[in-house]
Amino acid sequence: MNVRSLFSCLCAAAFAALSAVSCMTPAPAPFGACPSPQQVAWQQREMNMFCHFGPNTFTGVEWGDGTEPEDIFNPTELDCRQWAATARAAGFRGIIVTAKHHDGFCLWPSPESAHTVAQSRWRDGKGDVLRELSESCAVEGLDFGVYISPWDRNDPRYGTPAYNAAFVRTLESVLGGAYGPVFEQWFDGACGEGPTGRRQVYDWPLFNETVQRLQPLAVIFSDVGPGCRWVGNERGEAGRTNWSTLEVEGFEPGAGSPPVEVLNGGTPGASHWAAAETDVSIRPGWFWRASETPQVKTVRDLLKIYYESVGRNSLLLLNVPPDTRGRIDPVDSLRLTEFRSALDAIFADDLTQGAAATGKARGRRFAPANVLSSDYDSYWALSDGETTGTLTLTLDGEKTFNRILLQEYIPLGQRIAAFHIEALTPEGTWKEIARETTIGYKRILLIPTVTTAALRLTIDDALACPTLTRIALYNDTIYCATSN
Ligand code: FUL
Repeated sequence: MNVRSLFSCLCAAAFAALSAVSCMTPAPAPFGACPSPQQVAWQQREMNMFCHFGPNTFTGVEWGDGTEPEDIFNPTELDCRQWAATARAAGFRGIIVTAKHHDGFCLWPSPESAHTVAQSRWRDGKGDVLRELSESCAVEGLDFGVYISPWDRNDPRYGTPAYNAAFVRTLESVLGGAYGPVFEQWFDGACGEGPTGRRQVYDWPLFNETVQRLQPLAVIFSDVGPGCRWVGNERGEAGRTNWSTLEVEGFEPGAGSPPVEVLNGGTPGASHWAAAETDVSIRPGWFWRASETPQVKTVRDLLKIYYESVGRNSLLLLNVPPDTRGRIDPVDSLRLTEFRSALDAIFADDLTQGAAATGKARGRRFAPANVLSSDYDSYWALSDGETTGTLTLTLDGEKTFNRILLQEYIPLGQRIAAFHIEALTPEGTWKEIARETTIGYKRILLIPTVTTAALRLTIDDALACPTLTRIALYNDTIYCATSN
């Protein structure tokens, strides 16, 4: 071996050793309350469809009082495959159906109740909406979830200790395997009077344990989790500051939940992970009514909701209620198609293509360039103890945009508490274009349109060394709002 090849061998060995060392830079330790893998996967779905369906669809009221004759439930053309196909085409990842709303009527033949599809004339009492919907979801590649209301205005046991045990058996008949995996159990906190005028004291720990025992992978929604929390309003607005952590000690769903402002923004650094779910209806009401068809939300309304839910670290649960035929109304499904097309157009072209990212990092494995890859598991991170820092993006020439998408790597906890972004001016100075607080799983900033060749992100405050897995830039010419 001559000197030159010995030298190149040594260089190669040194390089390999250095790479091995840098590859071993440990990831930041998890900070505070972190999501379970199911909670991460849940938030990555971003959008699910809600379907309110039951006697109220036929009576036109929002809260049936439980005295409705079972025969009122009689969809003439029930087509759950159409619900699922509509949801899939619109980009929803799952459907949550009101298996039992407050009127107590069960969309499946629950052995615990005498107020179900089995007592109705629909399909001679042999129908089962949950069966048809769960099978349709499976065929369309969607997940299946259920809303089962603890408040029951029909069950004569409501308001007595026997009701809690009966409610557990009700849960068992849905979650016990008859309908396959359930990705989300939706618990409404409403607790009104039952048919005998009594109110129930709900045994929430027992209800939650039952779901966890039967469907360990299901995320449980309620005002305060444990899987995910209510966003605090039904307008489709998550907090501009939105932590996925929530202080739950001493709180429970319903009247005992934290103030709505707390639900809307979470609690920084709290000991429980319960990301916000934004439930909102495409119509004024939760249930379908012919008279409300002219008020189906516009594409602009839906984009605003998307930006203020998914774009603010929340999951969007959009209610699209089937009609009296048992089909999604053509007006709603057309609107969903238009909404999908708008989202696809807005997010088609990421203007960071060809950009370079520079800045301090925890080591090569956590380099700034990681924010440019769509691989969620590859992220930029600072060193332990560093809670401020800067990342500069040099774009591939001048770009014009009005949306900045940012994502933290949430498996290690939500950390970023304050940040700002500047754009390079033609004079070579930096001009601030955004100043915000939280990021979380996903944040989309709506900014006035800017043309620039470089951007600088400064993390001003974080609860622990920050992580960032994605920065992307888009130009939305469809929904041209200029403030977030
Ligand atoms: C509320 C319920 O009372 C409404 O009827 C609806 O189901 C909504 C999603 O949750 O609390």
